[in-house]
Amino acid sequence: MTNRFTFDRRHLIAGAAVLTAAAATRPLRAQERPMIDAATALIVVDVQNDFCPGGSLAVAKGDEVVAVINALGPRFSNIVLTQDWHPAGHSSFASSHPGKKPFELIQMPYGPQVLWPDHCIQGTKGAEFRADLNLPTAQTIIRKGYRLQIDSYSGFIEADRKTPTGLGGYLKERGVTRAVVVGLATDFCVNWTAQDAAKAGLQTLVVEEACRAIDLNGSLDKAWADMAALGVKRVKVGELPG
Ligand code: VGL
Ligand code: ZN
Repeated sequence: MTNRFTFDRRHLIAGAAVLTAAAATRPLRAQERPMIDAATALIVVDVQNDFCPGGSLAVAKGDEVVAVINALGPRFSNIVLTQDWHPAGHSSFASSHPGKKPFELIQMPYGPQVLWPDHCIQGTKGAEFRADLNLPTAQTIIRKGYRLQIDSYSGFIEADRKTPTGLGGYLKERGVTRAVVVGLATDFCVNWTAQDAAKAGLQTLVVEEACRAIDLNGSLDKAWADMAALGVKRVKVGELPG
């Protein structure tokens, strides 16, 4: 006699076959792709309100990275977010240099510095992560650019090229050997973070669709070239390992 249990099982098996057939006829959604190994960290750079449309240093279509990154999140067991986190009156702000305008270049003791509109001021709405960024399993937030006189595009080492944020040591202690870098902006903070990841000895990938650029005087082309010179791989979501 067929008991209810047997019937349910058959029903489930038939259901699974239908699902499998459906999955075979369309591209896999990111969430359905396999987990990426624990030695790989997803580094999500500066997905903050001020870098998205409506923000004070808006990157064109910056908000479009959110859905791509949300879909990647579940595939990583190590996720680090960086957060641009400036005090009011920060030395990277044009408003801190009388007579200077945003996007002009000045010399700082540590080298040339682009001047920016005031952005990502500690504790403000603009400095908050996008409310739709959904990475509940992320374990670490690295804030940067909080020293009044030193900017930090990189999540690893500040613009004086000497002061570490601690991210390199953190990843090393946790056995991370590969970094997947995404976020804003491709040619500034993603670029510097990816370069420093490669210099720290991590195999480094930047996911094209998960980044958007500022592109100031050819900075985007230069960024890709400089990253490539250090062995950083430019990939599409579909080319990720796993
Ligand atoms: C950034 C300019 C100034 C970035 C941060 O996240 O790319 N760009 N501060
Ligand atoms: Zn900044």
